[in-house]
Amino acid sequence: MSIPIPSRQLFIDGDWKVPALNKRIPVINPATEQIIGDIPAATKEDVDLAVAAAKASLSRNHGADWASASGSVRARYLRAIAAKITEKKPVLAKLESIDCGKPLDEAAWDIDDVAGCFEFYADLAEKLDARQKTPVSLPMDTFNSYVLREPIGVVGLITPWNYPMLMATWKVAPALAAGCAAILKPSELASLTCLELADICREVGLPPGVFNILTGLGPEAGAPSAAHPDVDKIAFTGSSATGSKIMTAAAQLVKPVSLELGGKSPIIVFEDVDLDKAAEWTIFGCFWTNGQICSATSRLIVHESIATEFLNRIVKWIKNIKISDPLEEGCRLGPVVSEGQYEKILKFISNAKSEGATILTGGSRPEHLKKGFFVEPTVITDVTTSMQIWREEVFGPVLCVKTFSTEEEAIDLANDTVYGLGSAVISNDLERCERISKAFRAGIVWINCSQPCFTQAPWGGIKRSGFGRELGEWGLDNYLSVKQVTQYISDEPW
Ligand code: TXE
Repeated sequence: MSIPIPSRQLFIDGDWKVPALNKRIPVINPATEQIIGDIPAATKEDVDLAVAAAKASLSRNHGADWASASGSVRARYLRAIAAKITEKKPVLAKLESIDCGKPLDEAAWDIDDVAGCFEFYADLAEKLDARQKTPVSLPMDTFNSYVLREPIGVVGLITPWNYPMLMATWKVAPALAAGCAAILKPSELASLTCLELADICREVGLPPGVFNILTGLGPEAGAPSAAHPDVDKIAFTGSSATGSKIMTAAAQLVKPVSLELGGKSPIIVFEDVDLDKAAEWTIFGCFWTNGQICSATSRLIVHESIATEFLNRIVKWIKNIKISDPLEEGCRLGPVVSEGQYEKILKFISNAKSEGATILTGGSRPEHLKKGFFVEPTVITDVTTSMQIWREEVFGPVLCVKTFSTEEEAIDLANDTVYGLGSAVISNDLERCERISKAFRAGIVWINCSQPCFTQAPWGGIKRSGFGRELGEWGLDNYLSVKQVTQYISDEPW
């Protein structure tokens, strides 16, 4: 199934623009290793242009005046964007699939979520009109005080490749709903659908400068936004190492940041569970999207009394997962995103072996696939807490396993990480689940499941998984600043 790859430029001030240095980056289909197109590579000069355009779109002297438009005006644009996304879903899903290796039907679900997210924030933009001026109750009647919620301004949005269009939307939709002007820097490994989002914004007539897209390499196209004095906030999803660099650059200008970073999330399975159901969630929690999910529950902590039987079922299940070109009917696992990620994952597995762990299943490229960055779903046992595989984020289809005997031991193992994004517990004892929910040091807890994610519910982590919350009303608040206005209303002199 071939699909034409649109040749796009940078999107700045409502129009396509050739990058200042006229550089382009090849796009590689991870299933075939073939170059299927290219994307423009922005550098500092382009960032400066985009920032100036974004700033102008917010200025009160500028015709567009996005920041002071009412929420309901902005909502109309967001709904128009959502409708176009739905109309173009078949093409967008295919582009996503060949760009990042996601099975086609999963890519289509992502596109549904993208449209849903724009609609959700359209609703919140309308509600924002009512929240715009909120009275504050004061202990004296000589003063009147109220709160204005205002857009933060120009925001730099830097996003990863695992959910290319969806991760961008988690930031773009609330930023636009709040009245900010956005500069999106998607991952150089998967930018195709984000470039189509720019085309959609052009088609619906979004005022120029409100949404700009600068594809390119992180240090060249992303870092200048973080260091730019006219970018008022940076929202980032990606690795903890890059998040730390962005925070350092932003700190020089005391610029707010929100960071959604890596994870090494635990899933605790107690002895009282239905083994098949628990195995299904464990597999889904770790291998969905090839484990390339920041919240993947990649550390299985299973009660010692059921460990052998539970792992037998997991291995049996894994053997039935269809691994193939993501466009193939019935594909459940495609390739990982790039050669770099492929090498990195195999290195994690070989390090685990040399540290003394056992590869229970998987561990290499599937035999039937000679080309493409495919990795078998892998389960690793005989793991100790000092091993790299237990401590570091793999971001691939690799589950590592430890057993426990008491609830306290399970909690200690779960919290034995520098990260704190997701966490899951599977047990029929709901009181125990609630107790453990409180004990988990993480931003998200799943009980008797792993990974479900809803546009309405807050998403984000603690510790080295970052801070700030996306989605829901918390996602909108990320792009609003709160202004106190207090008026002296008495006739008496003060
Ligand atoms: O991430 P980066 P990479 C983790 C995962 C993965 C590892 C490396 O463990 O194996 O990170 O992936 C931009 N200034 N996650 O290299 O570098 C970059 O261009 C500004 C977890 O892709 O963090 C891209 O747009 N921007 C994660 C974005 O940052 C910079 C999702 C993310 O890239 C930059 C992805 C710089 N100096 C990877 N350097 C999650 N939390 O979901 C890079 N970028």
